[in-house]
Formats: sequence, C-alpha cells, structure tokens
Amino acid sequence: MSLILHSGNRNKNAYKALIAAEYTGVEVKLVPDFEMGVSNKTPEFLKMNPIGKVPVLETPDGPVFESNAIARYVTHLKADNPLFGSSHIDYAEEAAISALKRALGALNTHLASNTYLVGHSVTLADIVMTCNLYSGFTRLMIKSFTSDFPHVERYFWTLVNQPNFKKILGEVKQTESVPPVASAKKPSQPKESAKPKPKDESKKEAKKVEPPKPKPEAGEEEEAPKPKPKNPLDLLPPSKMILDDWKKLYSNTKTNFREVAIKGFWDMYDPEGYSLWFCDYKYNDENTVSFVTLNKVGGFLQRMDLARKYAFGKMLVIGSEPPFKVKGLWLFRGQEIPQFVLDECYDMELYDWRKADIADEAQKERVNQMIEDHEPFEGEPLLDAKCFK
Ligand SMILES: N[C@@H](CCC(=O)N[C@@H](CS)C(=O)NCC(=O)O)C(=O)O
Repeated sequence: MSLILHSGNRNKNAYKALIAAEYTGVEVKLVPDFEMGVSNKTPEFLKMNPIGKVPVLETPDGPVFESNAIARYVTHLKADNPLFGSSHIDYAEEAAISALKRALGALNTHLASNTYLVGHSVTLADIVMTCNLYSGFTRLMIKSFTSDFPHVERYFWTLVNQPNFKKILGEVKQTESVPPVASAKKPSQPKESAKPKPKDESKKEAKKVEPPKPKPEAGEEEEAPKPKPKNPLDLLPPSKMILDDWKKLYSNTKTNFREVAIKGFWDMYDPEGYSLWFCDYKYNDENTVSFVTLNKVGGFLQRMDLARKYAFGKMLVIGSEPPFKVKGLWLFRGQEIPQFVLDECYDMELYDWRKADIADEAQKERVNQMIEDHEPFEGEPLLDAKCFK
C-alpha cells in the first residue's frame, strides 16, 4: 500500500511520518511539486484540512492532519509495532509528560518577565489559562513537578487567589499524588498499578502523601466540624513579646523611627520566644522588570497571610536598575521557620534563609536597617519596601 503525503520535502512535521513509515515498512510518498502557500490553499486541499496547514496524509480512511496524528496513523499500520513502546499506556504517558513539560517551559519563560499573559492586568487570556492549569495543579501535577516552573507557580497561585477567581474556584489545593494511570485502565491486573512514576518525580523523591480525601458533594450530610487542631506555635511557652504590640508600634511611629520604633523593638524582643531570619531571593537575575518583581513580592506577602498571628516581615526590593535584588527580614514565633509556613507557602523555597545572629552587631544593624527601610541599603537605593504585619 502507498499513501500520499501533502507537504514540501523539507518539512520537519512531514519527516515524522516519513521516518515512522521507514520503520514500519509502509510506503509514504510526497505529493510531487508541492508548493507551500499555494498547494495548501487550493479548494481540494482545504477540503482535506480546512485550516490549510501542512502536512496532510491521504488514507483509505480519509485525510489525516496534525503531524503527530499522521505519524501515529502510519505506525498503527503494523500490528504490535514496537515504535509504540513497551505498552500503549507507557508510550502515551511519556509523550504526554514531555508535551506538558514543553508547554509549561514556554509559559514559564514568558512569565519570567511578564506578570500576566498580556498587558498589566488580568485579561480573558489569564482566565482561560488559569482554568486550564487548574485541572493540572489540582489533579495531576504535584509540587516536585511544578517546582521546575517557578514563574508558572507564581502566576497560578496569584490568580487563583484573586477574589473573583476564589469566588468560583474556592480554596485551591495542589494535588499531593499522581493518579495511577495504568491501574485505572486495567483494574484486573494489580501489578500494573505498581508502574514506576514519571521519571522526574521518582528522581526528586517526592514526599509520600496520602491521596486527598474526597470532599462531600453539595447536599451530602457533613459531619459536625471537628475542633480545629491547635497550631504547634500556640503550645510554645508564653512569650513576653506581644507581636501585635510591636506591629502597632511599627505602624504608629511616624517620626524618630530609630529612637522610637527600633528602640521599642529591641526592648520588646524576646530571643527565646521568637527568631529573626534573613532571606535572599535565589533568582535575582530574573528580576529584570520592576513591576513584575514588585508583584512577585506582593504575592509572597499575600500568601503569608496564614502566618499573620506568628510573623512580621519586611521585604526590600533593591537597586536603581534591573536586575533588582529582593531581600527580606522575618520575625517568626519560635526558633525555627514554622513548618506550616514551609509547607503551605511555596515562595519560601525561592529564597535562601539564614537565621540572624543578633549577638553580631553588624547583623543587628542590618535588622535595624531592614525594619526602617534604610537608604541606601547595602550601598543601593530601594525600589520599594513592603511590610508584612
Ligand atoms: N500542529 C501542526 C502544525 C502544522 C503547521 O503549522 N504547518 C505549517 C508548516 S510547517 C503550515 O502549514 N503553515 C501554513 C499556514 O499556517 O498557513 C502539525 O503538527 O501538523
């Protein structure tokens, strides 16, 4: 059997089918004298592919377009063709994962220097993109997979936390496990369910977590709410430092900041009940656009909302021209960065963290300067300073 492929002879999309045909032992011939932009605009061609794109394969089953579909059609012409890999499901899954990574990679690159898909505010494009990402984040893509695409993560979490998104989507949670594709297809073969995870995931030793419990459908009886488990930080020995008092002093001090607020801070500070941390953004090279950098930091502070009872923070965006540096100071209840913050706020891993040693005068002075937005900071002007309180 010989099939006709409509394409010029230097088209990489046509090569897919031509190479697959060589492996498969099928004859695929290029249509003679194909002229790009002419042959694919004729009424005959548009009947085969109304979009007018190349390549198109003529087959006894009718015309096939989309080069991957064409290559698959050709490959199917031989029973048990080893080109499909060891099993259909392996083949399909691997291909889907690499296509997904490619798409997320492209989106990540775009979002490295853009807050939104287009323009400087939410557009319909962002709504459509976020809803598409939504299924991925909630059903398929665990944290160890998405962390390779930090700008996509920042974009997704920023958008799903916008009030209008939240109204429709509710609280969005990233899935903690990958659904077992093979076992879903073949319930009678339990061995299949022990299929290895996608390569990347097994490499990174993703945390093993229970699959999320199904939520009761609307209208289903809900159990009486269980008492909220106490935050472990509430179980720490009481501290003489009242965080709210410090936050009020910070907000209310308008003049003589050093003498009033900074001095007040150290008078209140309880080094046993609290700890101070410096953070440095790991990817400052990417901070090439000022408003994108500011939005990134703003998003971080929004996501820290869950720690409001236990933290105070200052984030400085430093420099007069790109790339801007982002550095911060955080006061946390307890001697460690709270575990729930590390678990819930993905921004945490975008920063290097080190505990401030306040016995070291230089570090103590750095704390002071960060609290008071001192300029210049480490020799540079500030683009902005944001406070979490
Ligand atoms: N996703 C399609 C892409 C096809 C495609 O973009 N073909 C180009 C040539 S490589 C084309 O036909 N361009 C002409 C046009 O868009 O009018 C596939 O894989 O077949």
